[in-house]
Amino acid sequence: MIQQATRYQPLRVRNLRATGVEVPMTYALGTSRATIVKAPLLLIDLETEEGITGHAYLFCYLRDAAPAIAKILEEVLRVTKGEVIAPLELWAKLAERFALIGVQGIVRMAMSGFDIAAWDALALAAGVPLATLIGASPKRIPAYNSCGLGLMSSHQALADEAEKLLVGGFRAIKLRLGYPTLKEDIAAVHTVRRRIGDDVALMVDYNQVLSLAEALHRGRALDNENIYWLEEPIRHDDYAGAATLVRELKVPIQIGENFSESSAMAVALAAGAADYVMPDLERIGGVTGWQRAAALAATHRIEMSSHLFAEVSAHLLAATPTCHFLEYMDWADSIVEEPLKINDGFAIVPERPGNGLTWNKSAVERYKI
Ligand code: SMN
Ligand code: MG
Repeated sequence: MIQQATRYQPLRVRNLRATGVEVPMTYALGTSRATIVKAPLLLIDLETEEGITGHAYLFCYLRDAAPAIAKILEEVLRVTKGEVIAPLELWAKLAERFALIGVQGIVRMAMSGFDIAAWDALALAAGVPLATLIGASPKRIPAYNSCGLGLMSSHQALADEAEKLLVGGFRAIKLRLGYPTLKEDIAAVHTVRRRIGDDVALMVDYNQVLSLAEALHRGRALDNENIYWLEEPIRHDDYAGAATLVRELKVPIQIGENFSESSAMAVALAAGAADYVMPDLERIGGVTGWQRAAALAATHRIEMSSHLFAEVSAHLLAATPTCHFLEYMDWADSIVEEPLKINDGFAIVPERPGNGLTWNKSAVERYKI
């Protein structure tokens, strides 16, 4: 018997709701730039005329950025209201609308949030996981525990936290560096390494704080420390400097959380500025931008990891040919109904339809900004 496919029913944008929350973090994140103790998130609900609601969240970095992004989303709604949900076309339409202010910063974040929710609505309507909608099966994705391990004055606390992060079977964790001296950086690495043993992968992240000369100096010392990757040692957009580090250092250079759409990633790869890449969902351009970045990484045969947004990134990494590591952060756990599951250090892409995000309403009320 020939099965008749159900007729395609387009979805149309009806409304966008944005809710700012500030959620507690299990571990504070002390970077070389700032210490974050609560995560300001903006929850996005994209309502369709057909009754399906797509979900997404953004990480706002600053509490005050949440209402600012919500304001931009009001303009996103004005531009897209009543339109058929075809994310590539809506991205182009919005990019045109925002051409003068620039598809940058919080404008790009708002567009990405809308795009993520739009793809969720499509996957929900199709009754398949997001991973499946974009061509992959839900599977296990290697993950590293990126919670905590910030700059700390107590080495006892650093070692204790490193050990706690291995719960869940994680075999990889990330340490923030950028202490005033190389000696202190190396001491922190030794403290963590002594506690976790030789078999756990240890990534380090400088959050762009070093000059090129200092990055070469510290990088040469880190070459001897069994470091899995050296992340953002210098200014994120200094691709010539990063290419020098790629050539001069043994430790692999990881960049990408600040790529502004896949076009920035293309420039970085052409410059030889990275051994590995890790685009960020809200800066690369949502699901639409991610797929372009994944194609680029596949063409260059370069390993690609995610940055934050573990829940949706798990689906996307399942469909990323050069899938490397998922950055696991538990920040959204307190406001979602079903937190991302980690098993033996792997993130489990959920098999339920959509990207898997639904809000725990009472928690959202509690943490509302
Ligand atoms: C980071 C993430 C989120 C906020 C600040 C810093 C960090 C990372 O660079 O890669 O996890
Ligand atoms: Mg980083």
